[in-house]
Amino acid sequence: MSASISALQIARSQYQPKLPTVLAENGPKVIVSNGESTTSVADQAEIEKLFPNTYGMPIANFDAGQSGDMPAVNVGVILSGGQAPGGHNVIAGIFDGIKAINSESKLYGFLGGPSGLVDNQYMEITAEIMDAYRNTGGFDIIGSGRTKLEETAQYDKGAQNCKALGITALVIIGGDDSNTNACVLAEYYLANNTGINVIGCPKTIDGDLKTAQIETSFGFDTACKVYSELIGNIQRDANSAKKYWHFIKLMGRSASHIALECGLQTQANVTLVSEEVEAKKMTLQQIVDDLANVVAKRAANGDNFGVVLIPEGLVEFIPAMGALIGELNDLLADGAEATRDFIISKLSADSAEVFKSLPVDIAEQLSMDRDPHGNVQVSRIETEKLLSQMVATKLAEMKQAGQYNGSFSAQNHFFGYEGRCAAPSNFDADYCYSLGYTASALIGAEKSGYMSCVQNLTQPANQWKPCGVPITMMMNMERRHGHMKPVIQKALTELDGGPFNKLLENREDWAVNTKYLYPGPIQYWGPTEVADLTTKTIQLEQA
Ligand code: FBP
Repeated sequence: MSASISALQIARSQYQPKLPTVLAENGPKVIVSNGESTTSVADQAEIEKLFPNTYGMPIANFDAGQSGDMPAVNVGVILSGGQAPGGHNVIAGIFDGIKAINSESKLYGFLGGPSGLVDNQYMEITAEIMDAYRNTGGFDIIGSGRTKLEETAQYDKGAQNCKALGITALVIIGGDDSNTNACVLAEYYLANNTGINVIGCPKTIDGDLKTAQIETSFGFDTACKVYSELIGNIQRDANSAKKYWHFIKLMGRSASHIALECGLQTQANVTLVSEEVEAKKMTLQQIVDDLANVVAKRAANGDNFGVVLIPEGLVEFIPAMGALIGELNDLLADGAEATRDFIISKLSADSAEVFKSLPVDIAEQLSMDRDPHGNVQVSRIETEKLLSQMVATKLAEMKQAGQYNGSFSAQNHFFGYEGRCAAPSNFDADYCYSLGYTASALIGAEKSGYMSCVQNLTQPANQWKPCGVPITMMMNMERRHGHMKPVIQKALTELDGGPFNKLLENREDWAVNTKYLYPGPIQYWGPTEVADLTTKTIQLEQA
């Protein structure tokens, strides 16, 4: 065993991920049958027109029994977008699945994300390579990237490169934008009779790739457990020293799923939920006033400490800021160099006022380059700093008015990259392996334009239900880079859903009283109620 491998990695490499019974008993040659036919989630006429070959396909169900012998199949795999714990196990599931279909099958990994497909950067994933990555975090086996596939020249080059390697199926492991890529590619390859099928796989720590069929995206479970451990540690520190307010921004891009899950796992004093801010049309100042009131109430009890959880995308959901960001997105769509004065001259009067009222560093962060999919890079906006500074200003005013008599000292944190490559929890290790194995069964059945899907996830893994879901089912039209484009609809936090209701029931209590929970580190071995725990989100959604 190499000295450069940690003891945890050595022990963890022995873990055999669990599979749903129908796959464990029948293998990847399981019978695949047609379920209900489908429609897109919105904008049906436009989506059907844009995806004539892949629109309306039936759900692919898996039934007990096996198809006969199958020929060897060469498969390409791409990791796309941000890292998420468990990606290596998806690849392991595909690898084991296609080898079980036919031992001569080969798996090629395209390097550095979708650009590897276009630029013909690849490696063959052998058994030896695969074994070194089982149950590990990270995407380093083949790397990842955010290149958007949107030009026919890119699709054609990709097809040429696949043909040269004898690849007849591609698996794209990604979030909403990457699976939008998968959907577009599947349609194009079918329309042009390339003989290359495309399967998607639901990845993202953000938890926003979720539908009635896709219960959660992989990585959300592990990332939330890592952040909750860190938040719990900070809470214990805050409760020991009793002198700091900690403002913690959590990754998750637009949706607040991560912040909400961590809030439920740790019972922090305040958990902001962007979707509520938008629904209540709150201003930045209202959010700050509410926070200052919580600080003042706790100070009145002698508690000059606390923890605030802030979803990464908050600013986009404050209506005036959202309007400003929308205008900036269009203005900066083509990567245009733009000075502060130029930006102000092009904004509407209202947005220009908002822009001018922001601290200069925050205004600059809002004006930074968009990602290749046209998204503002919310991870680079220091919302935690903005809020803690504004709360300090508000408290100073309240002190003058005799409404507050405490001491306020803030620490700012941003948790994101800390959790994206953690060693997958048992849940993610099993879920990812099952997703990969399911993808191999869909490949065996020659499906294209489908997302690998595993359901019934609050039950033990042997009761999970694998299937294939047409990706067009998740599509709608949205404005990107200044134009309407077909994209997978993001699943935001539902304000009438179980997880948010749980927060509502408890938030007054958790704000003023100290009811912290300390979840501690992920447990890979031990009692199942600790080691195989699923997220509160999925438990409450399915309760
Ligand atoms: P995906 O949607 O690609 O899974 O990425 C998730 C994410 O971690 C977001 O939470 C975050 O805003 C973004 O990636 C950060 O991107 P980058 O890694 O490019 O800094």
